[in-house]
Amino acid sequence: MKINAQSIATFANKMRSLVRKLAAFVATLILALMFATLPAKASDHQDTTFLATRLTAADLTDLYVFESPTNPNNVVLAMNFDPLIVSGENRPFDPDVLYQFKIDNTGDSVEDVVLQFKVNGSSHQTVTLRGPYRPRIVGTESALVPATWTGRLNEVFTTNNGIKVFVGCRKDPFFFDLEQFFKIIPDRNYIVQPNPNPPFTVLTFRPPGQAQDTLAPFNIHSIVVELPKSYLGKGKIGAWMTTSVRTPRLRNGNFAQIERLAVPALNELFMDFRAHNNSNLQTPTRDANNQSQFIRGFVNAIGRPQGIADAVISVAIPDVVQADLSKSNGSYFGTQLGNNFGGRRPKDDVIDVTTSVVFGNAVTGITAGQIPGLTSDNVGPNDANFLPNFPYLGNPL
Ligand SMILES: [Ca+2]
Ligand SMILES: [Ca+2]
Ligand SMILES: [Ca+2]
Ligand SMILES: [Ca+2]
Repeated sequence: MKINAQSIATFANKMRSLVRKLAAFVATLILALMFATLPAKASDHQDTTFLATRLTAADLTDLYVFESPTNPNNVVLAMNFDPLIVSGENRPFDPDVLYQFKIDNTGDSVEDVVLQFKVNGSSHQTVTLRGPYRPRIVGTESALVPATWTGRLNEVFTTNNGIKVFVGCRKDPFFFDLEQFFKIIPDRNYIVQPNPNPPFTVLTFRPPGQAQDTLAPFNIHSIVVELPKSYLGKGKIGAWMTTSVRTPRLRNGNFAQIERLAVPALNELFMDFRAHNNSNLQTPTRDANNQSQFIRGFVNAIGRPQGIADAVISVAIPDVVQADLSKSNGSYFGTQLGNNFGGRRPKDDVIDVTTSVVFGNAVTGITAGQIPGLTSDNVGPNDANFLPNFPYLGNPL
């Protein structure tokens, strides 16, 4: 082999490239080990392995819809995503993900109004709000609607049509003893896939004092908007949220939906882990067929009367958070049951509402087959999770 300056340069370049690849591999390995050793954490937090490990920025965790505590003419929408941010971690936003609130105001579970958010750039990031507008196309494919305003991350800004916006880091307001839930239904934990232990070998949440809010030590990324109720409709609305990305499959540059979420605890409790991705890729119009069978199957499997499944389906299918803009003072499922604003407020103990329906006697007249140890996770709202004023979600840790 002839050695000259050029071949030495080529060799040096190859070595540099190898070292770079090795460094990237080691970084990936460290990341993978971190994930593997993290205590198991999820609900719609980490609802598929792809979202949990490959695109956490698109992993939606909670949707809140509530009447503004400071102005009864306004409604607040809050979307949480990119979970399990540790204190001091400065995780950038992903400029490739399109975040949307979708609002149906005609009762057909097809969106009539959308608010779209996209972060710009990878350093000195800003965020652009598009809408609220009627979308040109509906369903799992999305096209951008015209831009309304661009502002800075982690700062409250107000558009010229009076929409207050915050996009940034918050303390995760969701409260749940998820660690114990995973002992009760191991299948819901992505880390133990594809061979989870059988469910219900553990039949109790931890007692008060021992129960832990698994999300308490974590921050999250949030999009919070406050806007006049009239921008969304007049009476009853259904709200859900989606994340989407551009894909070569859509040559027109449109965005394809990869995750969706509305009613909390619905997929996590009733639906097999492997079914989550399919539900993420669908529209609420399909829920009556798809989601209902899981609810019926689950209620049957725990030996409770089908009246429980009927009750859950009647309030939670289609999977949209219902609110009544013509009413005030929301309570969880209050549009369907309480003749009030409904929606979901950050302090609502949605886990206890759900578990008391499924395992307890919250459905009037149905007492057969109760499982008393599962009617509450014994974790309640934590004051540090909330603020009295916009953006209403607590400051990050
Ligand atoms: Ca999710
Ligand atoms: Ca509609
Ligand atoms: Ca989901
Ligand atoms: Ca609770």
